Amino acid sequence: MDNKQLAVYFIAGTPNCPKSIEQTLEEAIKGGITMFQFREKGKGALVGEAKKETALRLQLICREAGIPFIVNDDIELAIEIGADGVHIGQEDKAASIVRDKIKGGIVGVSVHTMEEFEEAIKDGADYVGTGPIYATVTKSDTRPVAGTSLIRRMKERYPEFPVVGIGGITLETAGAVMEAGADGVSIITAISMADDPAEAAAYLKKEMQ
Ligand code: 3NM
Repeated sequence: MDNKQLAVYFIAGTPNCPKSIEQTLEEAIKGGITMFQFREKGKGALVGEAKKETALRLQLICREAGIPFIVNDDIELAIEIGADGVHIGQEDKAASIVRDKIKGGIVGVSVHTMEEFEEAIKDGADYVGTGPIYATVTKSDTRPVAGTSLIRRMKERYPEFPVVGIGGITLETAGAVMEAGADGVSIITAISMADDPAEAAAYLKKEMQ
């Protein structure tokens, strides 16, 4: 994959969006996000057909905008609807198994140590996300706050491998994540809960350039 696709990587599910998730995504796209992940988790999250129908609508919005549509965790859904890729955590199936299933699609893996990072590379991941860089209220079962030092070490050892930071990143802190060497920022709240998601995304896009 092109590292630039990770620059402003917006993640959301319906519980993260005060407006409709479709409208939020369209506004974020207007602002210039470069990739989208559908992460339907938490209280009130859609399941079954409702989840699939929402995924299909969001996939269409991404396709028309020419940005990759990634599904979080749900490998079966990703394959069924022909998503551009999946993102998995350390708790999910081994990345090598997902790599085989998803064929030419994008496989992203969450990593928290240099060992997990090297394992993900070996398993055929296309990019990794690492965090939480800062404190976040969006995900409760995170590892301890890591800051940007791991990103720095990862990029020193594997300068070309695509790495994105995640967790509590705001418009104010995105620049520091990039300065540590990240190829982009993965963001939920700072875009989904913004009064103006387009403006927030546009600001981040400028920061990343
Ligand atoms: N994964 P926000 S932190 C989905 O540390 C997710 O692996 C994390 O949301 C990790 O931008 C996180 O609102 C939540 O902080 C990111």
